Amino acid sequence: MPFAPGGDTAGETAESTAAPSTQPTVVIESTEFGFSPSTVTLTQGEEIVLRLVNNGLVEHNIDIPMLGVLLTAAPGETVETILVVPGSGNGGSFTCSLAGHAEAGMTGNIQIGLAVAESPDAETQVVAARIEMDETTGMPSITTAIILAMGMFLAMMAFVVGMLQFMKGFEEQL
Ligand SMILES: [Cu+2]
Repeated sequence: MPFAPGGDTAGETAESTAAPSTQPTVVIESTEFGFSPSTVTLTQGEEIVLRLVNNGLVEHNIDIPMLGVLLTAAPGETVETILVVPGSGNGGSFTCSLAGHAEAGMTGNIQIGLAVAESPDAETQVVAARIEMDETTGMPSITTAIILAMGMFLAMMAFVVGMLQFMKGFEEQL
């Protein structure tokens, strides 16, 4: 099936396998009149599924201006959308924008934290800095020193061998 030559089939396969998705799902429940949880923590740059479960008896929505998201759910309905959390900033608030609902308690906060994936970047930067330092300070002189040391070692070996052979010849003459 994955190797089917038809472009359509391949497309459908990709879509159907992508749908169950590996994105983290953030579920927010709405009732009269509040959100649960009312504080949501997201990660910078992460792609997530945002799901609104309306367990209320009237229509509610979740309006997140910061993310450009407005999800509306009828009573008992669940709606969701995929969004990418901004790569900067540290959060904002959300409400149910229906008349009077925010005032009645339908507000919440979004906190945006740094991605854990920041650490490999930091490591790369440290390694890059280390290489840079070696290039500017140590590297060329270390290479030169090694070449010089090897040259001196070979010269000494040649000298010692030469001396031994000379002494051997001298002994034989006696
Ligand atoms: Cu509402």
